[in-house]
Amino acid sequence: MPDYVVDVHTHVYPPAYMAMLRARKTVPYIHDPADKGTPRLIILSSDDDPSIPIDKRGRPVDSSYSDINVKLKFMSQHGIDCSVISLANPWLDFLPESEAVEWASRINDNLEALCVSANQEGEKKKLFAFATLPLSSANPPRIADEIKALPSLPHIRGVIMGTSGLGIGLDDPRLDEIWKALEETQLVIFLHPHYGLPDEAFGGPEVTNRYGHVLPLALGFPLETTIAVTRMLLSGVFDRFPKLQVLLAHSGGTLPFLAGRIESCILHERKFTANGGTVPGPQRSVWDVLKTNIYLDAVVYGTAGLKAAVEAGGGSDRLMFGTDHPFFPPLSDDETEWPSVTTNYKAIADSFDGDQVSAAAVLGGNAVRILNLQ
Ligand code: 5CU
Repeated sequence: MPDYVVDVHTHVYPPAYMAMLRARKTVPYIHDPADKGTPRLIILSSDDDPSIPIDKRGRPVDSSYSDINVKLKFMSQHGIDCSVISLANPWLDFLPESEAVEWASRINDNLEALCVSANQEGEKKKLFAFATLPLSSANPPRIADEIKALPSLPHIRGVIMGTSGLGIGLDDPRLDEIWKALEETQLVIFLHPHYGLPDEAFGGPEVTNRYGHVLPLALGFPLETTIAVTRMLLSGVFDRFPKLQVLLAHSGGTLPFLAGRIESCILHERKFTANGGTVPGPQRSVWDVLKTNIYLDAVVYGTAGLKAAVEAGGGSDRLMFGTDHPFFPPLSDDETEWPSVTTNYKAIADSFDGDQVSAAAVLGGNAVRILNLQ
C-alpha cells in the first residue's frame, strides 16, 4: 500500500439536501415506499419512467449517501486517508435563483463543517471539499462573488460544476466572469456529468430503460463530459483563461481517446480564422490544454482507459485516484470491499507495474500537490 491515498471523486448529499429531495415529486426526488421499504433516489431524467412502478424507479438510497460516518468507514475499509468530498449531481441546477443562492451557502458551510470536524487532531482520516455554485441563478456577478468568498472556507479546494453552466452549456460567453473568478482564486473546477445524452441517442426511452442505468451511465455520462470540455476548447475558454484548472470526471469521459481526432477536425475546419475562415477557432492545441489546464481522475475501471489518460496528460502527474462513492455499491450486502473501487486500484497497479513512484503519485501524491492538501 502506498503512503497516502486521496479520493478526489467522492460525493455526499447532506441531510438537509436529502430532506429537500424527499419533499419533491419531480426529478430529482426521493420516494419513500408506502411499505416502508428502501427509499428510492430518482435523479436522472431517464429514471422517471411512468411505465416503471414508482417503488422500483431510480436506485435504492441508504445512509451512505448522506452520513459522513459511513463515508469515513468506507475510507477505512478501502485504505483511503483523505477524501475531497463534493455534492453529487444534479447539485443546485434545478432550483430557482433565490433558492439556489441560499442552498449554495448552506451546502458549502456544511461541507466546511464536516471537514473541520473530521480533521481534528488525532483523527486519521482527513476531509477537504469542492464547493457548490448557484449556477441556476444565471447571475454571473453574483456567482463570481460567491467564488471570490470561497477561500474564506479553509477546506474548500475547488468547485464542482455540471455541464449546463447557466443553462446553455460551457461555451456561453456569460460564463467569462465566472471563469475569471475561478482563475483568479485558483480554485480547481471539478467538471462532472449529469444529463447524459437524449434517450434518442440510444434508440428511444424504451431501449434506454430496457438496460437500466447502463447506457446513460456508461456512455451518456462520459460523452456529456467530452462534449462539454470540447465546447470550452472550441469557444476559446482556455485561450482567454490560460490558468484555468479543470479536473474532468471519469478520466475525461472519452477526451484522452478522442483528443487526436478533435485536433485533426479543428485543423481541417475551413470556418476557423486560422484556416482562412471568419470564425475564431481555438488558438491552443488540445494537447497543450490537456498538459496545462486539465487534470483527470482515475475513475475509468481498466488499464486501456487509464493508459490513455496518462498518455494524454503527458505523464502520470495530472491523474488522481477517485472512487465515485456512494455510487456503484456492491450488489450484495455482505460485500464490504466495493468491486468498483478495487477495480480502479487494480487498473492503477497494472498500468504502473513496477513503477511505484508513479502509482503512489496517482493514488495520493498528485492530489496533495495539486489541491494543496497538507
Ligand atoms: O449512478 C449514478 O447515477 C451516478 C451519478 O448520478 N453520479 C455519479 O457521480 N455517479 C454515478
